[in-house]
Amino acid sequence: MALDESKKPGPEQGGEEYNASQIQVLEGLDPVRKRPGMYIGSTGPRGLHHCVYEIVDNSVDEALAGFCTNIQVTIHEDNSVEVLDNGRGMPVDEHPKMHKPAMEVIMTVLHAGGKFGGGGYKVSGGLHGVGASVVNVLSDFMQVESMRGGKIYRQTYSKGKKTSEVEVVGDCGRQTGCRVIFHPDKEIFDEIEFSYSTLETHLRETAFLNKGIKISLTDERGDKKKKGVYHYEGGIKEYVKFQNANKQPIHPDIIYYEYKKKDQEVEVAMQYTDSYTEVILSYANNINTVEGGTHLVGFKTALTRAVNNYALKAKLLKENDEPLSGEDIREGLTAIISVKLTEPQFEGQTKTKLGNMDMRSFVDQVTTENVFAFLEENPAQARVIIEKCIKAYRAREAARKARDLTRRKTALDSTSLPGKLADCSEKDPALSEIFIVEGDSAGGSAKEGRDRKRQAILPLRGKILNVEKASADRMLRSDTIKDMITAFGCGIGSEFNIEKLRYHKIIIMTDADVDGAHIRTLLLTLFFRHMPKLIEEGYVYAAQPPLFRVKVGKGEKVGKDLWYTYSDKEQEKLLADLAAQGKTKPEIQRYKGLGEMDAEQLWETTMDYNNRTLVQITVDDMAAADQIFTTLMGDKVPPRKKFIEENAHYATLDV
Ligand code: 28G
Repeated sequence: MALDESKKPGPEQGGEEYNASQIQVLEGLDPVRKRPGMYIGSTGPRGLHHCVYEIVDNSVDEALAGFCTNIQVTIHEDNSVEVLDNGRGMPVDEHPKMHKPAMEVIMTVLHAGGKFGGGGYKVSGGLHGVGASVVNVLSDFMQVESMRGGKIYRQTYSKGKKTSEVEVVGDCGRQTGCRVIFHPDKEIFDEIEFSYSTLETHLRETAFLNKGIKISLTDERGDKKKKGVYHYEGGIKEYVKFQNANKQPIHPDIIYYEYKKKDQEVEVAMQYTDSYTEVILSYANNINTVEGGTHLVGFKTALTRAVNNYALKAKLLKENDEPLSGEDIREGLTAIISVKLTEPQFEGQTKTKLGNMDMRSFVDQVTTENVFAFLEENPAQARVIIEKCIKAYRAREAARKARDLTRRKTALDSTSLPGKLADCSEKDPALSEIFIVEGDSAGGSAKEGRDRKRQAILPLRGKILNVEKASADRMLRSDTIKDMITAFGCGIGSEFNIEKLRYHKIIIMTDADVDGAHIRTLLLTLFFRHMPKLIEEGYVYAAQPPLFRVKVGKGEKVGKDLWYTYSDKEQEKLLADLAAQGKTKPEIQRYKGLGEMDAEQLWETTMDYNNRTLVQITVDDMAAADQIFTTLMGDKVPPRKKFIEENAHYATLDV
């Protein structure tokens, strides 16, 4: 799913204290087991799946070098993962310096990939680029086979140490390729269960970005048996089609161009839809550059220039009209920009911002030429596109006027915070939190039960506008949304300023039912579309109210004779435990909504810093998130129905 809620703030983010005794000379692969997060990002689900991507990337590199066309990924019954490619196979000859077979060096020496000098691959992917050896160290079992020169060579490992020599185990005729099987180590990972849909999303994306490569995914586990094949001759052109599957395109052709020179490649595909949102996914060497970078800047500048120039030339804009802004030109646009280069520099907080300066002018030049040419060659489609941009411009003007009005109102009004907000007394945003609470009755309990110093409450009354289907000015006329924007203090859209945010925890507190999930989704849609930084910077959370209260006897002390449980599974386990202890029949209350809890219970179970569980909302995958919001909130009913049917079990948590 798109929103990875597994990231809970832990000591890692808080920064552990270092002292001299902890400083040591790090060598070999030991440090990888000591600090796995440094190499694969985390030991949660993200890091676990990252291991698969790391191995698959080696096959993709072989494909980009022109020697591999087929990659098969299999999740086995025991949660081990197998990757098979039909490349040239891993070399097994003796490494000149290490005096060990190349295969053993690749699998057991950190960053071995880069140490071969000279003959390295032209472009190389991989988010951390740490290679197979890191995955090897984090696996309690690993096996590598190389098919080369008619023989099958094999070596096995455990926790990064070889458990056999490189041996010939059979013949393979003219077949060549590489097979890797690994089983993640339970001592390292929080959980070792792979998610089919997480792997599917990533492998599909990889297939879109590397046209012609065929990638398959097979799940052999128990009742989950599944298979998917991802193979797109049209590459990112088909990616745009896929992204727009549930949207309404306003012109038939996908604008597509690519350009290759020696060490730089750019490939772009785009199409306008009638939606209000802009979806631009940018990649450098197959890595999703979430923070953008030079390639994205080059694209945006050129698109604005090309559209304005054409609009003038075609007399769709007049000489003394104001030029269309970039934002107007990108409304409703779905675009994929993929660049490949030899020495990518990744910057930014999450190392997903491309820094190579020459990419800017390269993408700019290629885009200006090609977009202008498309518009000239397709005047009918050009007209539809430019009319859409002009409409966006007018709507934005109207929204600006509406905003000016509200701003003037708040400037005159001394008590400018919304009336429904019960604010906290703390002024430091880092120490303050705001609960967005569904319903007035729960809002009342929350106001009564809260910590007045640090917790603010904003009850939501009435419906939340579905921003997916509303224009910006209509959105700004919604009272609920206005209240929220005013309470947060950080503005919206192009005037958004994260520095002014008044609370560093925005906690959505809704019922644990379908309606609650729906309200949460509406709120997340609003944040995702209009204040994405709130989510990106990790300020948005979902509260986890309990589903059951279980009492034995008086039920006075939590953990002794009173329990709250948060899932059916947890409840079952508790009841089984109590039965095993031979306790008297417990009294069970099922909470249908937050409103059923009194102030004290709400505090104790959901708001108290010491007892509560908050789930941080993070966007793992912008492309998937956009699709989910479009599907859930957009106009087309059948895909929404299908999505909800297929994901009914996720409905309470995953979005
Ligand atoms: C199945 C799962 C993962 C791989 C190859 C093929 C070669 C290779 C791999 O060479 C040395 C370092 C970087 C080029 C290269 C074979 C040249 C000639 C290869 C894989 C040399 C390693 N013949 N296929 N490594 N490289 N597949 N799949 O790991 O510069 S790894």
